[in-house]
Amino acid sequence: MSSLLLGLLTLLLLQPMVLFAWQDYKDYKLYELKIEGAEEQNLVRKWSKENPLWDFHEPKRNESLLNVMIPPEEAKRFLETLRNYHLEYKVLIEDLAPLVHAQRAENLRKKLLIQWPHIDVLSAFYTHSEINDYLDSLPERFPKRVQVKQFGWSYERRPLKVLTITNGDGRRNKPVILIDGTVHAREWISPSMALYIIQQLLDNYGDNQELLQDYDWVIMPVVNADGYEYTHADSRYWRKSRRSTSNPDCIGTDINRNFGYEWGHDEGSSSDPCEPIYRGERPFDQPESQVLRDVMLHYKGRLNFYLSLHSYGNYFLLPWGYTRYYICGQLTVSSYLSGPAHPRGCSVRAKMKFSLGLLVLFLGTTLVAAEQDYEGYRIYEVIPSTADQAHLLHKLSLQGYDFISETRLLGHPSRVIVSPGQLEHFQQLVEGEKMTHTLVNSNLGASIAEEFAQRQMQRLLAPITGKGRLSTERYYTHEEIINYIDDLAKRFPRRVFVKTVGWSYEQRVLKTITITNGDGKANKKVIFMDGGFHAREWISPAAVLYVIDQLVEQFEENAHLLKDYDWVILPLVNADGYEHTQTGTLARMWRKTRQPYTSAGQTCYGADPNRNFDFHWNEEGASSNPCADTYAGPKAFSEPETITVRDLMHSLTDRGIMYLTIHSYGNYLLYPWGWTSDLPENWEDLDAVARTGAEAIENATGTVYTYGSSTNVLYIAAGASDDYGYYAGFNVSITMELPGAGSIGFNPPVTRIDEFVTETWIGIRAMAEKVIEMY
Ligand code: 0X9
Ligand code: ZN
Repeated sequence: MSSLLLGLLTLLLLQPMVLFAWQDYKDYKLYELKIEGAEEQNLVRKWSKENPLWDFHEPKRNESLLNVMIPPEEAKRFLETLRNYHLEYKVLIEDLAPLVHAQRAENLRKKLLIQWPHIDVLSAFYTHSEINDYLDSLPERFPKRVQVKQFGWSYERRPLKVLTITNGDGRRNKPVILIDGTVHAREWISPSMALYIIQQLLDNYGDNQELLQDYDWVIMPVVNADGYEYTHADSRYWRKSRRSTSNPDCIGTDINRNFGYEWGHDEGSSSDPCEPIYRGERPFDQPESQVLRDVMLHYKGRLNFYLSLHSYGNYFLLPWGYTRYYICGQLTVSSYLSGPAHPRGCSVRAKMKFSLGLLVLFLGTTLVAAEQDYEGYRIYEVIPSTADQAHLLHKLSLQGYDFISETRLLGHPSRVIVSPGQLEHFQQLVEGEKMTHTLVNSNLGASIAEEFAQRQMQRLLAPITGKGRLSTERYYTHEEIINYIDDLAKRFPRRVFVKTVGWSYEQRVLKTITITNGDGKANKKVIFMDGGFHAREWISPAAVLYVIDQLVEQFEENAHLLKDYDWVILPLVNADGYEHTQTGTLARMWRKTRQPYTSAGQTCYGADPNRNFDFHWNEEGASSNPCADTYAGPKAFSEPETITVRDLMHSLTDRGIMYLTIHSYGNYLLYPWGWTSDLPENWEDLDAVARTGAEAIENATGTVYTYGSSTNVLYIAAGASDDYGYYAGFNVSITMELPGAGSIGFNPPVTRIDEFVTETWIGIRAMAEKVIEMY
């Protein structure tokens, strides 16, 4: 018997039986509502909460037309409600039943015409078991290029399978593009799209080779297998999983609200098992979301791009979905979130047949300790004009106000973070003292969130290759920095040497890069430079990386800086703190290291590495409170990171001429002492070097740097690395505080990194030339 005949027979035999079990959607209607303004949006949200049987298509931010499916027994109440609120509506479909039937029949008919194992994703929708069979048939056809792996089971014990596609060149550990489909059961176009991608990569390999050259593709066409099968066999419009809930009347959880990141917010998800957006009892309490999580974790470290296929709406969505902050003109995150539309609200519409939900993953870094979200925190700029006013600022800094830039100079601005709780107190004081103050940031939380969204999008759109020169268009992670200098040493084996010099508290490797002119002469004089002492000062390692780039790649131009000198550079001292600031918005303002310190039952993290050096340790300007930002540590050199810098300094003292440490912000070139207002013996030499740097920069770009001894132009702060370097024998020791920018000072936008680091290099080169001339 031909398979077609067999198929038709099966169809005939099955049809009545199956029809009997199906939900036929008889007299179900599809309405289109016109909703305008936040008030009406909220109304709809309320109805949807109160009436789980009214199946609203989630209201989207910028759309006024909204579809809703209503069962016949609810019709009367629904229409009455609309009339009561004078909402405009239209009936789009009078009776869904014939459509649902027609789709089923047509789908079965189409499939029967197609010869297994061939499938035609363009003309039929396949069930979960058919998709699994198809996946299982692939290794035989593409033995070198595909692998099928089962990662787990659905609640109803369906095997959840994942396909890996490579180009078969045997190269391991390529970065991965992860695609999933059918998180929501009724979105049938989603698994079809996943299948279509699979076919493009396999059957149409010739046209798509380059997509597999440096990437492996991992595709999971059906996540919500139970729900999806249910839409084929029973209720076409089912969305959730099929596991029972605490409410015997309501089944299923929205798998897309069940993930353990920012789980549990009431905005956009629900704790009511009867709602279509029910988030589950606990994060990951659904086997299907567990499996997807495990797939992600399995490829952790290799995941460069994650694409989740949904429908419908023609949207291209990027994180975040739990917070409202996003960047206008570039991405739309919270199309489902309630609340007032963003004043700069906008959405991205792409010409696509269905929506793509996009999400960047930062696996392994999502465990952010409960810290500040800075929601409602403000930044004020204050300018003291009398000694009393300066004294008041100093007092505030002792009372726990976070001064992100502080100066002792009258007439010079300082910036301070003011929490909602401090606001009244702060205003009373500055107004009482009649001190000039301006609000420069009215919501630090929003600024930080926006910056993160921007950063994630950049990483998504332009992944890092890990080879060759680094662009100045982004901030890099610790790992990327280490990879970069390792790669440089390989590329320039005669001139560049990389050495492991220590480990951070959290066991991150600390490496120096030594740059020479390759003439093999030992024991040249040394310029020792470091960056990234303070975690949040991201522009510092960026500037140091640029110096490295100039000395190595632009060697000819800078040969004079390497003739009698080697440069030893530690690009990132406080690796743990720096990584911490990259974990998420909550930690962006972190300054210290990450070693935990417990006192009186309270644990606070880290010491200020720039108060931890054993030279007048813990004297003025340092704190003994482990929770303070300027905590000196329980003893001098309590931090492995400062020990590393200390040992480097001592290993270089015979040769070390200049120590240069890069911080931000405030435009300062500072020299010792920072523990006393006295000046060191050769202060005039130090002053000459600092002045040279400041003048070079001002001549080149007009940016003004203030120079002088730390205590005299900035503030007193003992136990810092510059004082220690000078005391340990470096003839010149300088702290360079780069300019501030961005909404919080520590966040020059990525578009301005280039401007900052090239300007900084002008100053550093001039100072190096001066030092070389002097010593
Ligand atoms: O306070 C610091 O550690 C440095 N400023 S920052 O805003 N980047 O934190 C300045 C240190 C200056 N040197 C000494 N005080 N010794
Ligand atoms: Zn600093």
